[in-house]
Amino acid sequence: MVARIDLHEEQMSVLKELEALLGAGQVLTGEAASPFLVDWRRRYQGQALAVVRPGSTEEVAAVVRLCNLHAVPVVPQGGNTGMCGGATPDESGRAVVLCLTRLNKVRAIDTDNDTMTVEAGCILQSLQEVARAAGRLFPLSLAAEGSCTIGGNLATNAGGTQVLRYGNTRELALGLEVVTAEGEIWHGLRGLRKDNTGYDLRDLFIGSEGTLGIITAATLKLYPLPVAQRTAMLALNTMEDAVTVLSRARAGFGASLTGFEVMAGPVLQAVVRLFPQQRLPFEGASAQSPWFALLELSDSESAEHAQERFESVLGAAIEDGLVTDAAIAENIAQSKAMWHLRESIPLAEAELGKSIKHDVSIPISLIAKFVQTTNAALQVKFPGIQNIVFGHLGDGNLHYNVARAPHQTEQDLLAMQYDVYGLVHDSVHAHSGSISAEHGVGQLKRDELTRYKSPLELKLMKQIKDALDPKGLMNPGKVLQS
Ligand code: FAD
Ligand code: 2HG
Ligand code: ZN
Repeated sequence: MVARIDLHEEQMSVLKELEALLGAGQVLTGEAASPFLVDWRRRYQGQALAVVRPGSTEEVAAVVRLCNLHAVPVVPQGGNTGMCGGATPDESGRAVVLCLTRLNKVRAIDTDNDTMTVEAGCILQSLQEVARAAGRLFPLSLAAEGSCTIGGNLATNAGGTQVLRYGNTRELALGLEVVTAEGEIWHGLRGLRKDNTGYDLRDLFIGSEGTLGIITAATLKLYPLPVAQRTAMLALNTMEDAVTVLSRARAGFGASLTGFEVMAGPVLQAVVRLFPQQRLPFEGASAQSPWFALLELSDSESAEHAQERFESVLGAAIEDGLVTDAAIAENIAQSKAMWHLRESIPLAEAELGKSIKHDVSIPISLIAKFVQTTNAALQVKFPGIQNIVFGHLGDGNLHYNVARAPHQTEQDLLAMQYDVYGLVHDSVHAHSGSISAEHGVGQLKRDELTRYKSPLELKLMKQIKDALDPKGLMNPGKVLQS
């Protein structure tokens, strides 16, 4: 009993010290804190001592030092769009949620070096716009770009729809500024393309989901804007055909192939049913196609050059019966409408109720077999269960999601989620894949990870965690068990 009162008193004093550091308006509790305590998918509801909103790297460091002193766990949060519950605290109410969104300055743009240095709380879409205004492309692109932050993108090593050409967020980062678990500031904002000076700390923090330290700023790569783009939606009969078209598009377009997404027919058909203001660019039988692909070419020469290459690859694919119908966007509005259809899938899925998500990667050569065998095995074990399959085929990354059978409730589905994970992830493993391609691990896949990583990998990961966060206060219980 005495211990509980002591704890409470210490918590009260931490709250007062946080208010003294940041000002009372930046230390949220009660109702004001509640939107920060639930994840985007509404799968996790946490509690926290407070949500704090520092306005500078120095303030982030001061908060972390204070938390370190009082052994208070720190849960970093950006736009809170993560898919794995990584930014949601546990239910103990001991943690401080450290929200980075006030760190939102673009510190520098260097068009000679083709870099920009930005703070972690910048919204991804605003960075794309800043780059474009400077005549450059910042290619990271995902449906949450209107609310996710670059700090969250780096912390999860986010992927998205342009990875095929430009790589994951890791490939777009040259330097980082990080507040360590002990509240020191690592000034690693280098804009160098080459730097072999020992262990790569930058790459340790990227993808660590806030478990090793807090990213406060980054120096990012910029690219030339494409001169012309062509976008097409293709109707296909099978996933095998989609893989063959992808392979031809790679060969025909080379580095100009910037996007290749795949979507099961019923998934896109659900999007237009739920959001009637959107339309498929097909009529009749083509609109009922079992599969669709979205293809984008970005050309650095001219619109004519783009058109020529596009027509030659697509024309041959249609002639050979790989593509049953093709809609080519005639202008930017049509291209945007095609991307909007694709990017509306997670929202449509959320409208349909809670689902079981599997963000997996498989060698592209095995993807069709994976889908076929896993669909069949799921139906045997969970009759009537529905597949929601779509994803970044060009990266071998499928969102192999599963929704309830018509006779089931949401609760029925969630009750069997670990059995479903087991079946799907075992199949992923058997097909030499990964159980997390781009969303990370968070709390959702933490225990699943132990089934597929080797004991040595897990031991080395734990040693890194212990070395950088000796008190275990950085986002505890995420990625690894605390
Ligand atoms: P948050 O959700 O706030 O945090 C995510 C993780 O990063 C947490 O573990 C958090 O603790 C940590 N973190 C956040 N900021 C920092 C920081 N500054 N320093 C250290 N740790 C930090 N993801 C993809 O990869 N590809 C997609 O195509 C994609 N599409 C999406 C579409 C929709 C509609 C939605 C809702 C999500 C999508 N996501 C996608 C997932 C999500 O948007 C990304 O994971 C994104 O990178 C998270 O950014 P955030 O700022 O919202 O991070
Ligand atoms: C996407 O590609 C995102 O749209 C979200 O990664 C995937 O909702 C999902 O499962
Ligand atoms: Zn995705």
